[in-house]
Amino acid sequence: MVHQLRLVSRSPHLNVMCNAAFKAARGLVRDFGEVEQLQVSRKGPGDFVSTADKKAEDIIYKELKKARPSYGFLMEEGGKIEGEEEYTWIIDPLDGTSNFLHGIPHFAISIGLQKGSEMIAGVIYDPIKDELFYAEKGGGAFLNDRRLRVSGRQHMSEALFSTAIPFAMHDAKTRAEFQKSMDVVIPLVAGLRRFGAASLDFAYVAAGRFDGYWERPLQPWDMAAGLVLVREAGGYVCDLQGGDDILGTGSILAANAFLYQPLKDLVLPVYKF
Ligand code: 2AM
Ligand code: CA
Repeated sequence: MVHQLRLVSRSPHLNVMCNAAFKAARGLVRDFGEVEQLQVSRKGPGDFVSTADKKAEDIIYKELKKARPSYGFLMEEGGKIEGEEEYTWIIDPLDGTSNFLHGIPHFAISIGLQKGSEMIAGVIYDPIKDELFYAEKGGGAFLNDRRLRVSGRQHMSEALFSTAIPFAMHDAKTRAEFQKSMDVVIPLVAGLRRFGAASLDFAYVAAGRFDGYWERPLQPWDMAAGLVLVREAGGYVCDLQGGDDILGTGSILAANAFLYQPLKDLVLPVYKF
């Protein structure tokens, strides 16, 4: 974990967030090793994974609480805890739970910092690939010690996009919207991916790996950190109504400057709120 040393010159907020993510990551990596063994057991790794998830959240909560006792929290497992200040940590301790459960090494810890209603900092750590994505409003976006920029692709025909496939908890309307979005996008683009960890989809747009991304429905902790990353890497974002209530609507469309409008034109008409 070399990044810890390099991060010394980052802002106090980013340092606190990165340290919390690194600390929780150690347990997650150990538990991921166990999960790979448990695949063959009859009961499967289900309960083990939810314990791993809660342990990671507990570590992050304690670290952040110690560093900033007056800030509030919004956590996937623990829910909302009001703070005494206008700052709120928004935390997903294990994004990509399905991947983790199946022994697929594509998951992340996501920590965002909100001031009032605005996201001001984000850290997304993929502990298996040892990729630390972080950004702070006005300070740029980084992967480890490298500055990030969204891709420069200009044509839909060359573009690789990410989205999600609905799963059992989703209703017929969500499934229909998904199918319709496939119909309109697939004929025009180079490819589509569904990797299953929303925070990393944002990070990959910021890193220029994906040219764009859209998804609905999502929770605030899936998106909070990623929003700062995409914006600071020069990307554009809106909700799937075309507005800026991304956290409120639980929907996102993100892309580079060239493909933002073409992707909006294709995808937005599909989604009915
Ligand atoms: P989670 O792992 O934190 O629950 C992407 O579609 C998002 O949906 C993921 O970031 C993931 O967040 C969530 N999700 C929940 N259940 C899922 C499933 N069965 N398959 C894929 N994603 C799932
Ligand atoms: Ca998540």
